[in-house]
Amino acid sequence: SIGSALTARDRVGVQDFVLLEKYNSEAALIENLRRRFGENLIYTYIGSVLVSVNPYKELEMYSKQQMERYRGVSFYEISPHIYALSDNTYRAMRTERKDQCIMISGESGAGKTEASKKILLYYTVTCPINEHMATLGDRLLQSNPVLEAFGNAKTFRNDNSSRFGKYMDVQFDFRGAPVGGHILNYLLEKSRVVHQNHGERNFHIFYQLLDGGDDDLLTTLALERNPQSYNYLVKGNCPRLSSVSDKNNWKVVMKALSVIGFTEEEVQKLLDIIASVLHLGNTQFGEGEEGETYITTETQITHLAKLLGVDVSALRDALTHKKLTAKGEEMISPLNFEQAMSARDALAKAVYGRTFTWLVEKINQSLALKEIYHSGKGCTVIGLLDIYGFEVLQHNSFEQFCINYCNEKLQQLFIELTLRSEQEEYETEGIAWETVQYIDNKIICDLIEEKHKGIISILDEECLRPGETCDVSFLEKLEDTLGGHPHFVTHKLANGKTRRVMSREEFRLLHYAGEVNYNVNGFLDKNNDLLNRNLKEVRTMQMDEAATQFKNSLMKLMEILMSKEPSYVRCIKPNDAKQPGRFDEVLVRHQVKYLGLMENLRVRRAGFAYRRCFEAFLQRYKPLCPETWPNWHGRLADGVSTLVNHLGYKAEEYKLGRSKIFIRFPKTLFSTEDALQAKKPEIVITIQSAWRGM
Ligand code: AOV
Ligand code: MG
Repeated sequence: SIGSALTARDRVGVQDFVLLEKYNSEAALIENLRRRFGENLIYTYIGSVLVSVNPYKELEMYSKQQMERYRGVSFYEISPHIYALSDNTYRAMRTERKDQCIMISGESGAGKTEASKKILLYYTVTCPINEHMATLGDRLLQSNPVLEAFGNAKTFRNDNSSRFGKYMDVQFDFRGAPVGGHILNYLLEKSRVVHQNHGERNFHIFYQLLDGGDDDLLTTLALERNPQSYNYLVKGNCPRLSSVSDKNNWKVVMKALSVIGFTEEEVQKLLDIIASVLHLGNTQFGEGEEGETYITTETQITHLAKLLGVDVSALRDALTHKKLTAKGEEMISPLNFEQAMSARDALAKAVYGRTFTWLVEKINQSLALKEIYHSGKGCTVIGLLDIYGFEVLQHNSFEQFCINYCNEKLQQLFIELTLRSEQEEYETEGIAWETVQYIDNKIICDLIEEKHKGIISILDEECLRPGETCDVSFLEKLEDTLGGHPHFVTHKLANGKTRRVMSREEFRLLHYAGEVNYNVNGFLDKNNDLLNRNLKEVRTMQMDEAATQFKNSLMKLMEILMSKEPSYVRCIKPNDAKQPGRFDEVLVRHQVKYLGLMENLRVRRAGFAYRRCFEAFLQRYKPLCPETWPNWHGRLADGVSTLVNHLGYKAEEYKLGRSKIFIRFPKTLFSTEDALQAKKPEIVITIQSAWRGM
């Protein structure tokens, strides 16, 4: 087998699935994953795609020494690693001067966020430093604990689940030093601020503040230490996590805020807002004899007014009345009990959501992309995409709908890019293409996003339609328009034919990654973003609804990603118990299926297991042939041809494209590689250093 730097343990199974003898067998692929997982070899390639299995335990493979091992080394020489992928992407950016992006996908809890953090760490540690921006690396790294505190939470699937999507550009100068960064965030799951499912928590920051803030701070904010005192924190009945310390993380977050450049005043403002959300949650209403609503928790209101810096009576009015402006005149009308409760929750969500947006803006200012570099002076970027993973919960609502739609889009992009680029490569190299069958999820994307008849359009229409609309009328509209669609089912349409019982308030989508039942309850309000609704009644210019905004931001994201050279990390979750050492085959098989790994492999193997550009191939193997050693002076293609003839390659074993050699069977390359290893070690060393320089 390949590579002097590989130990016996590294060789358990194959490190690239294209090397599997039975490459058409899903069982063989899973067995290879399982064996390697058993040896803590969590990474395996499919060509240039990195497959990663979450170990659910700390592995000693991310040290600085390990980073050094991977610098400048080719994929084949050393065991697969997230650092190898990071390094390859970086070198591709440097040598080809082209923007790159790394797309990390996989379901909730599969290890996407951890992977993205390791990539960022790799760059901040191994890349040169631009002396004018010596602290940038720290600021890049410290953005993570801050965004995780405010944007991550414990869910049923993941104790540190990202509840927002994140795309981060890291900008490098012409010498390859990081000089700037920029974050785009996608749809934060704001509903979590006011409600959590059983066993889940609100965003980490609330618990961190209560656990870690010192007594003085809590007194200033008028907060009690016990999270169970707060309505917005008790719904999930899960105040503590065994896996993390809120107290320690509080310190980490406070330090991170200062590294990023938040002033003490800004931090105080931030905490005032966090505290005010908790006080809002504890604000209660009573109903008067005439049906009027009033606030029963006077102390909360006083604290709230102080923290938000507003007048008490104005705040009281705002929570119990709504203001309408009709024909230029202001009218005040009272809210009933129910309306007051939802207005309160809407305010809490809006305040939190805006704070999150403000945080991202502040971080972006601190990382500011450098215009001087940006205007064409040799600056390039690597984009990192870490979104929320596909999720199926007990109750799935608007948020899951958006999250799963986002995953659907990313899968579509993956299919398009991997297949298309492969096909294009064959075409540009002038080699015949053999068609591969694969699952195309375009039909599901269309079902969701198509103009006029997609789910989002129907939802928007229902939100904007005057008169009585409600979640159920939305569902009926869906049934009218989409009945008969192969990926859409409801209670009525299923007509008793479905295996699983569906409620009358649900619709089911057959996603590429599995079936999900969505409860329509709250869809309209969430799409409307309640706070805007009052305004909307009188406005002629409509704001885009939440789902449409999200759809548009995803379209833009797809454009960003398409404009860059992509690399992929495909994360797999080995078990549902968040436990180390457990490899649940059924669960893994399901992911292997929907991630399309077999198709991916088949495409890679559609004839040719390996390809290398002439130059790299010649450089590496030239010692094996007297005519190419020490240097070949003719055309590269002729050099490669001379070399493989000397090595005895048969005509059916390889093809020469325009710039690359394509090798059909792994064993051909193995024997060449073994021949190279058998050569004098010093030659191998020279070669490897030459290889590294490429
Ligand atoms: P996700 O980002 O894919 O889910 P995470 O990256 O948060 O998943 O991983 C979940 C948990 O798995 C982490 O908190 C770690 O405990 C563990 N883990 C993941 N990767 C590694 C690794 N390489 N080494 C050790 N532990 C790991 V979500 O954000 O829910 O879709 O929305
Ligand atoms: Mg995540």
